[in-house]
Amino acid sequence: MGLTVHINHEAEFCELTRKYPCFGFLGQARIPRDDDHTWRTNDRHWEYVDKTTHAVQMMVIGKTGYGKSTTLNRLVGRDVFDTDAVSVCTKDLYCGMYRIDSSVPSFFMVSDLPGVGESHYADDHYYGWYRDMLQRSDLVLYVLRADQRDYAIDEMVFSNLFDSSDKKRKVVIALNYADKIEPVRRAPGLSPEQRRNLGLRADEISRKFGVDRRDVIAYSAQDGVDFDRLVTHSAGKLRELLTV
Ligand SMILES: Nc1nc2c(ncn2[C@@H]2O[C@H](COP(=O)(O)OP(=O)(O)OP(=O)(O)O)[C@@H](O)[C@H]2O)c(=O)[nH]1
Ligand SMILES: [Mg+2]
Repeated sequence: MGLTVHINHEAEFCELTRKYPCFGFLGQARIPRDDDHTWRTNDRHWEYVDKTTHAVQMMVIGKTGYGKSTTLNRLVGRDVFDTDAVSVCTKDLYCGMYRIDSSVPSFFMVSDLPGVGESHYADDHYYGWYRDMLQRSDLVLYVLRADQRDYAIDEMVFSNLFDSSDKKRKVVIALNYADKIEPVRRAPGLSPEQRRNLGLRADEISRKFGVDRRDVIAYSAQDGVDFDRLVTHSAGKLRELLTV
């Protein structure tokens, strides 16, 4: 299908489940044997050369600078995905692979994609990738910023990519930058006022994007506030989607 996937991190599945037992169900999950879950792999780490592998995929998408790579680094527990405070950073497809079963072989794959909203040319180019990857994803974390007021571009991108209820049901809205919601403070954690404002922001986003309120989770990838909630909810949703 012409997609180049760079592998930034490879590990046995237990590395992930030690930290996040909520993903343990994947050990028994039946990965569909259709085209969307099948990859032709040249994987040096496991020496799978020109081999067919199967994968459940969780993809992280959203506008540039919203913290997609930071979110995945926190999940993996290491800085394997490049992040940048100023310039557009991710320009290709990068992923982390957790090997679930060596005999099949099968993987849980977490993918970091370039941000949308850089330029019209780049977006046209990336939209094609996004659609392909969306098709091949079981769960999508759509990253937004909690401290932002205008979601017009995000809404446009979202409605363009998720144009059917079938696509929308794969989505969890990951409302990052919770630490920057007003009233911002220097102390760690969130104040009750910040939590109240985050709740209101999540209500608004649920309405605007037409996503179930339970699937909008505020967190901070940078300092880890409510990150476990995002992971637990995402794993629960993935489990539901794979067993339907
Ligand atoms: N304060 C705060 N900063 C964050 C948070 N998440 C990410 N950042 C910072 O935002 C900047 C951009 O983060 P990235 O993870 O590179 O963003 P990205 O979405 O991957 O960007 P592209 O690869 O360009 O699409 C980095 O300097 C991060 O440290 C957060 O929750 N709070
Ligand atoms: Mg990035």
